[in-house]
Order: sequence, then structure tokens, then C-alpha cells
Amino acid sequence: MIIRTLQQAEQTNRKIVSPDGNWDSTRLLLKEDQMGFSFHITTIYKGADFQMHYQNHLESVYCISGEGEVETLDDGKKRSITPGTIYILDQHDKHVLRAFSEMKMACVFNPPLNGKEVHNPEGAYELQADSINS
Ligand code: 9YT
Repeated sequence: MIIRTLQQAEQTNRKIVSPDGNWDSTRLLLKEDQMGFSFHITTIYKGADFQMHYQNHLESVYCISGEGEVETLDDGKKRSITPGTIYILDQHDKHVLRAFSEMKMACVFNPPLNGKEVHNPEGAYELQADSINS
């Protein structure tokens, strides 16, 4: 069994701060743990409004706190995101996330992240990113 705490992990290089200033993410479980998925606690900063397109990954995002909306760009549908809502990007959906207040999210990725991923210009994570140990 592996035990980690968010409070400790936030003090290490498991916490990645997005260069675009929209979010930070503490990656509690990564590929090197060999679980087949990764698990992160992500903070989306108030006022963030940005596009993502996870072409190489499937992602589920559960809202713990805060309020916002997610828009799928293929059909223009906007869905409200409030505590208790999960959105599941089962179609590699191109989407925009807007945070009306600071949002705390629990995120799961398959395949798992290596650790140091930040979004490329298309809003995806590359499969070959560095691990937190490199
Ligand atoms: C909700 C979302 O996808 N935010 C971007 C950060 C990502 N969840 C991550 O790397 O943990």
C-alpha cells in the first residue's frame, strides 16, 4: 500500500503550477506507481477560462468545491459545474473550462501522467513527459 497526503505532496515537486496561470495540480499518484491511472488534486483559479483537448488521455474531473462551467466545443453545449459534479471526457472532447470562483477538482487520467506535464499549444499532454524524478 502507498500512503500520501495532499498537505505533504503540495510541498514537493508533485505540485505543478501551470505556466499560463490558470491552475495548479498536485499529482498524488503517477505512472511510476503502476496503477494504470494517475490521480491529481487540481485548483482552477478564479476567472480562469481556457481550452483543453486531451488527445492522448481520457480524463474524469470531479468538482469538490467552487463553481464554473464546461463547454464542449463540437456542439457548443455548456454545463454548470458545482460541488458533486463529475465530467467525464470519454470522447477526447475538445472543451473550455471557466471558473467563476476558485475550484478544487479531483482528476483521474488514463493513461497515467508521468508527472511534469503541462498543456501543449493544442491543450493536450504529451505522452513522453518527464517524471517527477527526472
Ligand atoms: C480540469 C483540468 O483538466 N485541469 C487541468 C489540470 C489537470 N487536471 C491536471 O494536470 O491535473
